[in-house]
Amino acid sequence: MSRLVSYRKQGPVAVLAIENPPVNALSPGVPEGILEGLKQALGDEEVKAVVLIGGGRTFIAGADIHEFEKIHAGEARGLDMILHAITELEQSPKPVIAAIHGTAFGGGLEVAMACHYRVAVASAQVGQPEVKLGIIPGGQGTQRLPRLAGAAKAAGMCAFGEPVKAADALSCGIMDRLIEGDLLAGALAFALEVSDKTPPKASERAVQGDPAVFASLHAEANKRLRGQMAPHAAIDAVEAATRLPFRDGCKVEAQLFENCLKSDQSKGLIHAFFGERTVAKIPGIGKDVLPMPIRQAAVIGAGTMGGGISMVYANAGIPVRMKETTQEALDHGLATIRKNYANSVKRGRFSEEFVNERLRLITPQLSYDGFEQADIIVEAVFENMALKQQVFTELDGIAKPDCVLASNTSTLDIDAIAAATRRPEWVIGHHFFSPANVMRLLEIVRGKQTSRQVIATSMDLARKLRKVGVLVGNCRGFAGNRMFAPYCRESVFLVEEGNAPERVDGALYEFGMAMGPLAVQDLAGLDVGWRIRKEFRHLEKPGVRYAELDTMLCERGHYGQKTGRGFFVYDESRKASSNPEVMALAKEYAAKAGIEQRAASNDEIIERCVYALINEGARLLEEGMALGSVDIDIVYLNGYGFPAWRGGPMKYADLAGLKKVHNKVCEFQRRFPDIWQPAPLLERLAEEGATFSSYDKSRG
Ligand code: 3H9
Repeated sequence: MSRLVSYRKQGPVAVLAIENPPVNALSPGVPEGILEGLKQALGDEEVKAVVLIGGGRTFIAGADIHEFEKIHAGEARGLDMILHAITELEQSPKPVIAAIHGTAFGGGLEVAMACHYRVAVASAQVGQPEVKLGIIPGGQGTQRLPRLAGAAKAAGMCAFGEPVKAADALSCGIMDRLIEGDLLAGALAFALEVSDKTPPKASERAVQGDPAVFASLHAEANKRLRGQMAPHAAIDAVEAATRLPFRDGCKVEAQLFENCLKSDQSKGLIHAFFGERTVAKIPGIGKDVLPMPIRQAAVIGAGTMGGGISMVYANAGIPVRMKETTQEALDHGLATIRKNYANSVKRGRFSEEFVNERLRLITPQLSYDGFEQADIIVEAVFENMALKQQVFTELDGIAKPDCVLASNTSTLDIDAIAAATRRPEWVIGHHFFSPANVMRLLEIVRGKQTSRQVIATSMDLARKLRKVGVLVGNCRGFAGNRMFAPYCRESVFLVEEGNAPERVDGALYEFGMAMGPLAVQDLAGLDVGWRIRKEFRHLEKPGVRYAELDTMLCERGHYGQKTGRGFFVYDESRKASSNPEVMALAKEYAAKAGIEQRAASNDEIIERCVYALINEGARLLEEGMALGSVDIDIVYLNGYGFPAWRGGPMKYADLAGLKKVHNKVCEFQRRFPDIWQPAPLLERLAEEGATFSSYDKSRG
């Protein structure tokens, strides 16, 4: 018997248990084990029914995603064995019952639907999340699911990949019974009840579909998963089930599955799936470094960031003290928090009760009272080094000895902040992204002296706060903002060269960015960059071109959304329209500065902006400011609206080919020699025909 699937008999029922931790993926050996067990059960006259169950924490979380990576890498692997097991399960003359706990996802649900019955504990979840990997169900799920749950439900599940709870699965026909108490005992009892019945086959059921439903799902997919092909393919595959016999529908599914699997989109999304898990592993910080428990938190500052961060802690159930310097600022901060929560209730994200509980966890105050008990203190004051250092000196005198001291700075030197204390090993950067209660990214900035335990605690805390924590080095702007600067610079340059903001943003929006760079700058406030620029003006090199247009807008009092005018004009509902003043200013400035006005193609806009990100990313990587290119990708996917289906800027470069990227960067260097220089790492990898991913093999 395969070591991944065990076989035993309990009376007249054969129990096949999958033992492939951690999630019982259908790795090579698992379908073979199921087939072997089934054969044994069918050959044993005493066996009247078969129960298929998952050992450990779950049923089957799907096909083994590593196998798709191998297919992408050109290693000939087939998923045929999974399909073979699926067919044999359904053909079994003895009833097979899938007993589900944890998750039956993807291929896991497809295996369960090939069984004749499905029972589950109430906490179980089922789903077809393949679209999140850029593919569609490939184990006949698009054909069986509509036959069990109806075409509309199935198409929605396959197009958006959201899981369905056991009770919902029962009511829509996916599940046959919910088991209270012990799952195996319940499944065995169920097996005895059905052991003398002719096993029903999902593939033999009839299914109908309404074209209007499919059309509206396509429209929804265009909105929710803009630019992605898999959701549409999934809807088409389910639609095929409504007009073709089962076998022909399976052929349609197989073709669509294949198209999706070989697309760059699935390469990007699979990279993102594993990337999110990879960044949590820090080289040199193993299981021997135990994270400290964070039971109480404190935040300094109740502004946009401080208030948002306080909400993040409260949402994770951690009591948090939120300190301001004036009653007015404190009241304002609290009012904003209340308004944000009220919006969440209105949108159905949180219940009123949940919100009231969270609000009770936030203690607004003007003093440092209680800060001595906090396990972590997060500073979120104005972005000014002297002020931050003063706060950290105060904290040094108040915080308990084993309190993590985190700064939410987005640009300043963590070591200089740490130097204001006598315990730099306890100081770390926790760079949240605005709005902190929404954005998933948490850049964790390691100072020269930050201890391994403080890093381990921060990474563990990020997960508990439901953030994606990415460890980065201490350099100006850290990983995300440092790369964002040349990206934004190029977008402003393009406007200065005569390209309208809507054209520049439009090209990048089409590329897949959640927002164009100019709209992002308007949202963040043009004054933020202006202030930082003033602080660092002494570092600017004479004779080098810097983006001026944003400065010119600020000098006219146009800070972006907050003043209703920036690269765009905003109405009361924050709807953007074009700002005619921008093009006039650009023209005037270009004439004065000798900048050539010329229309850029969409490709040029995308390449200048995105390759600027990549080139700076390569520098970061070589300097060791990011542990791997995958860390940079995860930063960009979760903090900067980079399209997940492109995998992140570094993966995008790998897929485009580093030679191509390098050649373009060299071309830009010829055109703008004072601005563009190819990063040495990009140059080297391009020359070697290598990729950033291959460089990551020695991540850290
Ligand atoms: C599919 O089924 C296609 C079929 O239609 C085709 C049939 C022919 N494979 O997330 P966690 C690893 S496509 C390989 O931290 P959690 C994961 O990388 C598949 N590995 O745990 C991690 O490894 P490490 C459709 C997998 O409790 C470890 O398991 N299915 C797979 O927070 C723990 O994972 C999906 O898309 C896998 N399928 O969440 C489900 N799944 O420790 C994807 C997980 O080395 N998985 N790993 O970093 C999930 O959504 C979550 O992992 C799950 C558990 C909810 C199951």
